[in-house]
Amino acid sequence: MMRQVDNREYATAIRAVISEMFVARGDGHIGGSFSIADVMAVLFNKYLREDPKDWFVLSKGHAGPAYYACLYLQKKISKKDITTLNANGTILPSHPDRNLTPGVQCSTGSLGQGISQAVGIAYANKLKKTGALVYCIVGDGELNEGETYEALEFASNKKLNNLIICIDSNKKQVDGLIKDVSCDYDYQKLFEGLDLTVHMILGNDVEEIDDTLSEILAADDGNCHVLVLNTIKGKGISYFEDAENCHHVTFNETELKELTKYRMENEGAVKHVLGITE
Ligand SMILES: Cc1ncc(C[n+]2csc(CCOP(=O)(O)OP(=O)(O)O)c2C)c(N)n1
Repeated sequence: MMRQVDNREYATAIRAVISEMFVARGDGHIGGSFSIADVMAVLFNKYLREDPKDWFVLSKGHAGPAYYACLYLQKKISKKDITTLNANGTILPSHPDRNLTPGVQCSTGSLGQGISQAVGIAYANKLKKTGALVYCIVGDGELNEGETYEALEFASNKKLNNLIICIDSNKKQVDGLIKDVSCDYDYQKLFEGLDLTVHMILGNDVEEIDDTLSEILAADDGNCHVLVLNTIKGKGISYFEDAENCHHVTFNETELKELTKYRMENEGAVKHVLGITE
């Protein structure tokens, strides 16, 4: 693990690096990459261990740029790499590929399949008593995939207390609001009904995320835990937060300016996380 810095600064650095990638590329899944920057910051800054080797599974794989930003901040990929997002021959395809990118543990992008891998990995680690934990981030639109419930049922049945599932409840999916496309979920009832332990928290609040994770790990109550992260799609740049749809954007001039401004204003956070002193 890298030296720890302030979680909030880490989240800002993640968004700044994502912005740099998107400016170079000209388009990208900004909404869902920015909404998870805070939970990614807490996980990569503080929780994911090298020994035993914990697992991170980004089930909502279209938010790959958030994952790559963390790998860049951990110095697993280079500055040059982050300017090649989704370009021909890149090691950073728009969705994570474990055969291409150093540090990526699971290939994801086909919604529903990441969480299915995560439960399998958690079960194997539980059987082998490795002590490794598995953290998995799932989209709220991704819950449209029936497969996610099969995975959650398995996690409940096998009491996967080494698996922590984070649902990014940003209330929007690719083509509209969750409540219009599927239904207005009552996550508390839904997941408790599956005998999972549920935590309804502010998902763009690093302190609340950190406190919840540390309580879960300290309690070690033998159950699989689900964090429902109440987040804002595009969180971090008000222009995108306010946009009706910022799922995948081909950036216009104004949007490129917003991203460039965010990147420049937060150069200090990136350098600090990287440990670069002036
Ligand atoms: C099996 C499958 N069907 C469709 C898609 C295309 N797709 C990519 S993102 C997305 C919407 C996902 O919504 P959500 O999980 O809420 O994403 P977020 O808002 O967090 O970015 C869809 C339908 C896919 N990647 N996989």
